[in-house]
Amino acid sequence: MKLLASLTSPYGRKLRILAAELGLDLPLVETTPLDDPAVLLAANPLGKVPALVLDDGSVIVDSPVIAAWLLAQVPGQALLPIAGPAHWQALTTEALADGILDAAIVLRFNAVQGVTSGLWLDRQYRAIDRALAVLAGRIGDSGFGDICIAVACEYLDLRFPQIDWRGANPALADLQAHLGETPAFIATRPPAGA
Ligand SMILES: N[C@@H](CCC(=O)N[C@@H](CS)C(=O)NCC(=O)O)C(=O)O
Repeated sequence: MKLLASLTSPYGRKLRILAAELGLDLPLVETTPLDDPAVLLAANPLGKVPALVLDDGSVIVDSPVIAAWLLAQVPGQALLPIAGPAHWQALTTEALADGILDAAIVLRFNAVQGVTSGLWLDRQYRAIDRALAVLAGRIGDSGFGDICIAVACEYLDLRFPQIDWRGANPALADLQAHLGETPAFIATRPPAGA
């Protein structure tokens, strides 16, 4: 299998960290979605990364679906409760962290076009702030959830260093300080200047 993703994609990074923690080999094919490479469009008509191409040529898209597939490859994994309320709450943590990324990407693509203010953008900032506060209360609920949270926080550092999520949520700062030093986080951190 191989993962189509860019080095900066936080959704891709979530999966690369998850795979490492699960002990799975997940080769990365560096793919820049905005270039619309043929390999990506063939894999995902939405033109988005990440996309997982399996050995039989079939494709799985959307990072929560890919994460579920990776987790299913390792029976007995301890990163996500397999059933019950804790399972659904861990997936909700993933959805909230992904929602922060979705909001940040709206802000990022608008900023690239020179649009840095407006009703819709203000709404994204407020969503990010609210979701961060909720996620601070979910730390420790699951290993996978913690990965998702820390990846989202580090993406804010990469693209929006002016957002003081550490000051507003010291528990998130502690989580990032801890997970950020683990080999999988270090190995997948976007290169400087990316
Ligand atoms: N819900 C998707 C979001 C993926 C996504 O938005 N990826 C961005 C890059 S980080 C992308 O490929 N954007 C290109 C585009 O929207 O055309 C997931 O979780 O995989």
